[in-house]
Amino acid sequence: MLSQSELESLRDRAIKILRDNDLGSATKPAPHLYPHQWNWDSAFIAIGLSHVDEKRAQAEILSLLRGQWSDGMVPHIIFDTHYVNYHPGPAYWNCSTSPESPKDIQTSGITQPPILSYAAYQIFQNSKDKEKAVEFLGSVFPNLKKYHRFFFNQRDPTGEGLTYIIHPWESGLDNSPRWDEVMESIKMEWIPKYERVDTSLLPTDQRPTDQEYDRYTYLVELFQKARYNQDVIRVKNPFVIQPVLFNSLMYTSLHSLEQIGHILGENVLEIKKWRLKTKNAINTKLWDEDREMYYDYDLKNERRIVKNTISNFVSLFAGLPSLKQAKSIIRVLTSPTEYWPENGYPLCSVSMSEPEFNPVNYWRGPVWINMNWLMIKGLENYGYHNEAKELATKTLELVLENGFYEYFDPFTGKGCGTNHFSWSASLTIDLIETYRS
Ligand code: 2M8
Repeated sequence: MLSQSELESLRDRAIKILRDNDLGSATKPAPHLYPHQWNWDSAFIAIGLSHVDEKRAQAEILSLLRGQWSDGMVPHIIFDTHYVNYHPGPAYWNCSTSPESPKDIQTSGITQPPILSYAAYQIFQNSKDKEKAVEFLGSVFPNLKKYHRFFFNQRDPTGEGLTYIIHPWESGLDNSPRWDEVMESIKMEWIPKYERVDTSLLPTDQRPTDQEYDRYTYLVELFQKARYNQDVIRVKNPFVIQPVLFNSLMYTSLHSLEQIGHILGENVLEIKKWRLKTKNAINTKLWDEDREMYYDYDLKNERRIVKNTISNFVSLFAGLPSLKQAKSIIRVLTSPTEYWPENGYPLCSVSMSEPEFNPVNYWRGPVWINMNWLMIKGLENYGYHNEAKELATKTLELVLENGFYEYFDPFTGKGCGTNHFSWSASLTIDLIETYRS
């Protein structure tokens, strides 16, 4: 159990990290490794900021929406042109080849898990100045609705209620073992020429391999050649996947957008229709009755991706499983041989039972604060208050003892990846506020 003074000093340290990483109206995820604004990072960051500086939290979302494309897509990176040390940078993406890209702002050409509308609603809920917060909601509602419409129009061609992603970077969990088979099957028609920056900053065993990077970059080049036209990409791209995590966050965000609509007196029928369709599709197509687990679906190869990873459990955050389904998947989540190591730190990002599990390699096993945070909320949703509180306590201890790292070895707690990582700081603030007694 952490003392009150330990919590206070942890909160102060977290606030300082967000200040240090502040670019003005956006926050970079980390000082050197990630020098621009990222989509879902900013949503997590805004949630933490909403407890300490409402205006700044709102600015974080507004800044991201500046980069919205005319088809509604909110890109995964908004580039800060002062920094050039990131691959692939704006010239590599060359998004000006698309008629939909913004002309005055440089962005990437793909998106990220849609937790933005949820974050906007959290900003309102945590606000003290409700009048200003409603004004903020009014200014973002049309953009958020347009963002969701993009998914239904462009990423769900048969109208089944599930969005597909086109790149591992869109998943947020870049080198998750869920992508291995599809990524390895990609026959590159050319070998992209580029230089990695990440491995000059971090140990290579903590980052994706060169083979994976070749394919990440190859896909970017493929999209660029297609001028970011979604119809062309759908045909040419071997990576077309409907993930549980992405669609679960979509569901939650649609729910938030509906609440925002109610506050503003808007008609929310269309949003509600999207939301219910998403719920139904996740609970049918992505639920595997025999294995009692949610799994992603590979549209190109028409098969479930049966891999045991933390992302399968984000359905709990969205409140999608029935009580019976939740009970069986929470048993797996809390198992000491899968995600919750007995003498270590929960939660592993890949089950320890999977052959690919690696305690220090990026999205292939380490503990991530945003995943723990999603699971804490998910456990709370189903009445598992003790487990949620224990997970929250262990998460805060992990950060207190090891620092605000990007990810952590679940056995030793040692910090991996970059230090001074923004969402580790912002979600620490949110956890402290939530469990403040
Ligand atoms: C990581 O992804 C970026 C590419 O988008 C990278 O490796 O360069 C992921 O962890 C992603 O989820 C995160 O948003 C981003 C910035 O923190 O870093």
